[in-house]
Amino acid sequence: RPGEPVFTPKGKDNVVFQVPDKFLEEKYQNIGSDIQSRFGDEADVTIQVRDTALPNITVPAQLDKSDNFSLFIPRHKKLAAALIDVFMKAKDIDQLQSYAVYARDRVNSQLFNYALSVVLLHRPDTKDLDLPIFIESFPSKFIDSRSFGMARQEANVVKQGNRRPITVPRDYTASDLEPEHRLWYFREDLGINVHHWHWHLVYPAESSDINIVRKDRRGELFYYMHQQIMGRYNIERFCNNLPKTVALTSLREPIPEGYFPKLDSLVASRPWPARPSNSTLMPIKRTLDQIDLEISTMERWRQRFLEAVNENAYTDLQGRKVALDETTGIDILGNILEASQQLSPNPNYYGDLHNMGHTIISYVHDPDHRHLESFGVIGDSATAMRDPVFYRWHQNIDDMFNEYKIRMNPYTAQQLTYPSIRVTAVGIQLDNGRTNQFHTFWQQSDINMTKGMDFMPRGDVFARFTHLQHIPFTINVQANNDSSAPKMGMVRVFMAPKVDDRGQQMSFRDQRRYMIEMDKFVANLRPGQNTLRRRSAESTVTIPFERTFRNLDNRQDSSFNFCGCGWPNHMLIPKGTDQGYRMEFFVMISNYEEDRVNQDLGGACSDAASFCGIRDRLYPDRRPMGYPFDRLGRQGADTLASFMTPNMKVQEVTIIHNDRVSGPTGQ
Ligand code: CUO
Repeated sequence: RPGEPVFTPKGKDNVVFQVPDKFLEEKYQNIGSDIQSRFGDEADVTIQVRDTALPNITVPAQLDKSDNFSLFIPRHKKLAAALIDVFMKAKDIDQLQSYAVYARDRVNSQLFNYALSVVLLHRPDTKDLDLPIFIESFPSKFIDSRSFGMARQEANVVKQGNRRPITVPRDYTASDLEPEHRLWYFREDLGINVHHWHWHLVYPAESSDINIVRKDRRGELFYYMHQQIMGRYNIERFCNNLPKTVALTSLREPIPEGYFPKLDSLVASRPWPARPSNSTLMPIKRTLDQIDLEISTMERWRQRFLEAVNENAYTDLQGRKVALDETTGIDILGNILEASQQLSPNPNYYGDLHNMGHTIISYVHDPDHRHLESFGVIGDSATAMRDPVFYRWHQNIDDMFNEYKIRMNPYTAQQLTYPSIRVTAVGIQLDNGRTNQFHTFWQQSDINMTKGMDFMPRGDVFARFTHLQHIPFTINVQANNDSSAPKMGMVRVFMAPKVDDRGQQMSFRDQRRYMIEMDKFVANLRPGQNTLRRRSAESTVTIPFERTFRNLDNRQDSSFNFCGCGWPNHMLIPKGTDQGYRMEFFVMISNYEEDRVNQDLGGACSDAASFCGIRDRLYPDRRPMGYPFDRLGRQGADTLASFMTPNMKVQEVTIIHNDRVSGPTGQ
């Protein structure tokens, strides 16, 4: 019920569903009362499941229980869509519960979890419920297999109350011989991976209910959110003395970056497959997944996308050219390239390039299934961002979108200006007293893994992660309103590296691709001088630290559904360097009357609206995502300085990293 936890009150882990015998798996039906009394004795909570006509779940049950599940594989998407359909059609919450209990033991557990999560997010009568917490359901997707084994042992040997957290080692996937390993803290960050899984849950590419797929500007947000990931990742690379990501454009060259995830796949009790260095992509022929894909097919899809970009028009189902316009063009291209087969205007012609890229890379170790191996981590949205090749593939995707963006007319000075509004100063105030610096360090935080570990005896077991963190700060903006009337402004905050790898001021052309969004908020500007203050914890790209860590164990936070989507606040600031990494901190105030979207946001979670949108609402900004850096600079502006109009201001800042490790939250 809304306002109540979906599963159990804290500390009450044992839930027993009392079900009619016909709900049990066939092999258990004649010992139904046995089972129920045995588990019933241990129950903290007993839930009577309503007897109901059984739904037909033969289609979703086609995925073997021991198989891994991937949203990037078309067959899996279809099987999940079938289960979503069953759940969406339940008449009320009680019937949904009956259907879910019935399906739980009969379908693949990952498919089940995905379908139920999508349904809980989208049914009007379940929207206010918490989602099952994903890390707790599938901790093995986030925690290395050795720590996982240690947690199991701790739970078996040590009494509840005396158990110590299992410290997940900070760099277990490779040694310093592998330069890419310097980025472990970004790629293997728990909050980043959960965000990515959550984003794809909120924006499914396919569903039998088209309303679940068709969301305001979802194709554009696919482009923008992943573009921002690439901007952030590239900056982390620069901080670690690595060059920018090389796009995986040619699918026929060996991939130097290998990745050995050291995670166990929970369902099959098998390790996730690894990819050795210098693997070369092969056509995939996997009858089981119903995939038969040539590399030349992917190349053709790419050519057709670029053709649409070049002609500023796509080819529709009848073969006609349809012009892309300034407002919706990027959204259509996003749906074509991702691809959403239901929203792409011509799915056969443009294919499924981005998704099949994930798939073909994920099967590089066993393209024809001769070794009966499942896909690698890039095939699962919960684990994909761990692998260096994820970024090479998404750099390629982003470069393709960029080909469209650089062909658009640059903004004119007049379009960028907000008459009578001037930004006169911008400053960063750190909570430790420093100004115009950011400070980063390491922090340890604990996560309760109990729910996902199906072992006895029960009770809490914690995993302790080390992750990047920064000192909280306040952004101070001085703005003048030279008119005599109050004005509303949209304050747009970005940050980008100042110099290129030769130490020269970065060109605007390069820098705009690394402009990472830090925040965006509305401000009231009185005539005369105004001081605006904004806390780092309020950022509209992030969700609070508590939602990534502490409250995962605490069901008081009822906002963990749409609100679970969002960049983790502890990764808001790039790592920086010991000596200080130089960045340009940019603030623009645009005319809110032109930017505003009229809608009621009451009750809606909008914590991370820049990356995730707002549920059941329009994207809360009328400008193109990434504005004003989504296009090339205005005519003649080849540096940020020459791009500036009076309603913008840049402040040079540095990011200083301190290698200290601070203790677990609250300890
Ligand atoms: Cu999020 Cu490729 O889209 O992973």
